[in-house]
Amino acid sequence: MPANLPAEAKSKYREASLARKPEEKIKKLQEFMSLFPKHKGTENLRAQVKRKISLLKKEIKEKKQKKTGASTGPKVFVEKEGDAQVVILGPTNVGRSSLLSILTNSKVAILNYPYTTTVPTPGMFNYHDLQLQLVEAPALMEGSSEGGSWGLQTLTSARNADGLVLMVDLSQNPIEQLSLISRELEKAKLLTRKPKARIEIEKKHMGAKLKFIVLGRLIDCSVKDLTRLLKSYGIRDATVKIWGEATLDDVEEAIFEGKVYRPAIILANKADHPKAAERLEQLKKLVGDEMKVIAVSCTTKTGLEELGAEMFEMLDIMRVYTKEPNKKDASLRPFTIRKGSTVFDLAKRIHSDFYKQFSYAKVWSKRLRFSPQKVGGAFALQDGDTVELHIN
Ligand SMILES: Nc1nc2c(ncn2[C@@H]2O[C@H](COP(=O)(O)OP(=O)(O)OP(=O)(O)O)[C@@H](O)[C@H]2O)c(=O)[nH]1
Ligand SMILES: [Mg+2]
Repeated sequence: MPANLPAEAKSKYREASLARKPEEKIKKLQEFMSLFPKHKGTENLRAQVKRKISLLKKEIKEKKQKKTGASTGPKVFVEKEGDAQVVILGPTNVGRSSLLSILTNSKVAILNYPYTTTVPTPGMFNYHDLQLQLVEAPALMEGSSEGGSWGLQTLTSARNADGLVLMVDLSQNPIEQLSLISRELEKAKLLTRKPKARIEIEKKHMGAKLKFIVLGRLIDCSVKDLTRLLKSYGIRDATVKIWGEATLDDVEEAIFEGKVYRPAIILANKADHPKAAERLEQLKKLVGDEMKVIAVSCTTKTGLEELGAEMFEMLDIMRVYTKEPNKKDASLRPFTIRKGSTVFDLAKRIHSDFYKQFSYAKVWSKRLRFSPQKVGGAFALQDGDTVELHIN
């Protein structure tokens, strides 16, 4: 991308996004695909449209089954539970189920033959006061991003997660496995590297017109160019929010609801294999400082102690405990909020009234010279802080 689409294709896409019935949407999307050439520049878009079509087909099938009372079959992804959801992603047999069964209460089948796990399977992993929901996604393979076999379940699960564990196997060639994972993630528009720009396009009711909120910077384009681009796709009423540095191409990608960023770590399993050390070194060299690589063995149970801390670090979240004004002790279960959040963010998270009627807060923290300290809403919180909110 950008695909440099012909006007005809753009208007077909507009028709597809306006279509209400899934059957009609599928037809329009198929027509849309036939209206742009097949080449490298459109490869990702093609994969993405195919994924959309698979999802729509599944939707139709589920509706039909509901009508006839038949079982709706396995879910595409696991509903979130706990504080954050981490999906374990990797090719078959790398030991995803083994990891899930060690870290959680989940009873999964572990077998020495491929493709044992065929539905996204969850388990709860307790890390300090946090509950991390781990989900084993069915094995990733060549073509998963186009929705084949259970590719749809696998990549939709990854898309829906808060973070990813990319699992490879040191008894095989971990570099080949990682490049398979990267290729499929890229085609499914899942980024594991923080993008420079984040763009949200929220479609609004007719007559609302286009509104732009640029919190970052536009590169080589103006709001006028953006307006022209959006209108060429038939988007006339929407709020467009831009963080970071965005180009016109980035905005065009966002029109296709494309890219999402999910933080990830690499887990190299089967460190007990005789060739593991050598292969691990090669893998680490290739990855460099782009991502954390952790070596473990689910068989000998080595290297697993650090996993909780590494996942927590990856998720970029912090634990904040709350206390009621007249009580002695803080809550046992913390709130999990994004790193860098303020007292206001916490207040909003608890209840909008806390935010609207906020007066001040008291914060207990190891990093403060005196605790508690009376602070305002803009006070930046840190992991482990205890907060007492006071309202007017
Ligand atoms: N040597 C060694 N074998 C392991 C390790 N972890 C898992 N295995 C073996 O690898 C095989 C596959 O393990 P699973 O946990 O079922 O792998 P999976 O990734 O869930 O595989 P599928 O769901 O079938 O795609 C089993 O025979 C495990 O006993 C390890 O650390 N070392
Ligand atoms: Mg499995």
